[in-house]
Amino acid sequence: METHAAAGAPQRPRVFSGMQPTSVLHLGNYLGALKHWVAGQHERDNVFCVVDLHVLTIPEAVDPAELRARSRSVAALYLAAGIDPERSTVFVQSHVPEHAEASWLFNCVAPLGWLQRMTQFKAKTHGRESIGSGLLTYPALMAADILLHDTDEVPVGEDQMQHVELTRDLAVRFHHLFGEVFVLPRAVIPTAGARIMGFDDPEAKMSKSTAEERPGHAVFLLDTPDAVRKTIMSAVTDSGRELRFEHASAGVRNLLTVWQSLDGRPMPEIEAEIAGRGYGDLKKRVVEVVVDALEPIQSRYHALMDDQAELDALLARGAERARETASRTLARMQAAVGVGA
Ligand code: ATP
Ligand code: LTN
Repeated sequence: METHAAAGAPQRPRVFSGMQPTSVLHLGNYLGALKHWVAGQHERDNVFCVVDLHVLTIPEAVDPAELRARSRSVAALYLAAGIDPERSTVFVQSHVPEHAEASWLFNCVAPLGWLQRMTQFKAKTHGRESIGSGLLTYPALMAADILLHDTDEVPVGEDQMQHVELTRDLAVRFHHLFGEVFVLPRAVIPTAGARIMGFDDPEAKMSKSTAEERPGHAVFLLDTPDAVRKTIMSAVTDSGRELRFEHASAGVRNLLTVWQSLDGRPMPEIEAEIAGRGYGDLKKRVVEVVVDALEPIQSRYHALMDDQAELDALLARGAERARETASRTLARMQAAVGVGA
């Protein structure tokens, strides 16, 4: 089965992506993924998931009541950022039990070595004394997410490329063992904003987990203008004055990338606007651009969160729609391996 279109479905490519409700989303999540989901949703058939089961791979990370609240809040942020629930299916992963069930089948075909090679697994286990096995088998659940929905394209930041490639490899391995079942997906990585770095450490990717431990690391989508100003004005740069992207240090490049990704103009125009000025001016300009971009997202977010019943109804409709495709694919998987009623 080559593509979703070849599977007899509408001609538009099917898109699937997701984010973990580990905390409020940050600018990296927005510029590396969410903004591109919004921009591409009109020409595609979209499924966007809040992957709450993935959060449990680090069980001590989130309090249960908080996890439930964060799942809703991340779904509201998808919508506030511009995901249109009429065009896109938005749902919470655990509301569609086929995902967990299919992930077991992928666990059984995934060679241990493939899972142990994942950079995210190595990074997240580094220095930890006790590791749950869910952290290792995380990509089998991600493969279930993607493959259950006959996905053609997976728009993600650069850090998730390896997981999407593994998903494809698992699909091919499943096909060798049991016959053709899946559409083969590919990662779609943005040309700008694919890797936003921490404002306090431009050598490390901006990450929700790091942000929890280090104020000044990230700007969150729900930050007040004052909080945005504080983080960006204290961003690590260098002691020079180089503002041309190609020649700038990592911290300055990161600030220019944030500006350019939110602004949309080509980098030379951004460079021309800031030419002859210093890093302080660059930071002030980036603060303005970020605050302006966040303001409409925040006001839509608060309106959505004020009507929890409507948000829950929308997520219930999303789960129902997602379940239709997921259960069909799971039935094909079960028939292929010889389980199920
Ligand atoms: P965690 O630290 O909890 O692993 P995270 O901040 O890495 O979280 P995820 O939920 O893992 O966020 O990622 C959601 C999406 O955001 C993915 O598509 C991922 O590639 C993208 N993304 C995450 N961090 C960045 C970043 N710094 N720059 C660009 N894209 C990013
Ligand atoms: N591992 C991803 C989150 C994720 C995902 C997915 C992304 C889980 N399932 C399916 C795209 C498609 C991450 O961003 N850390």
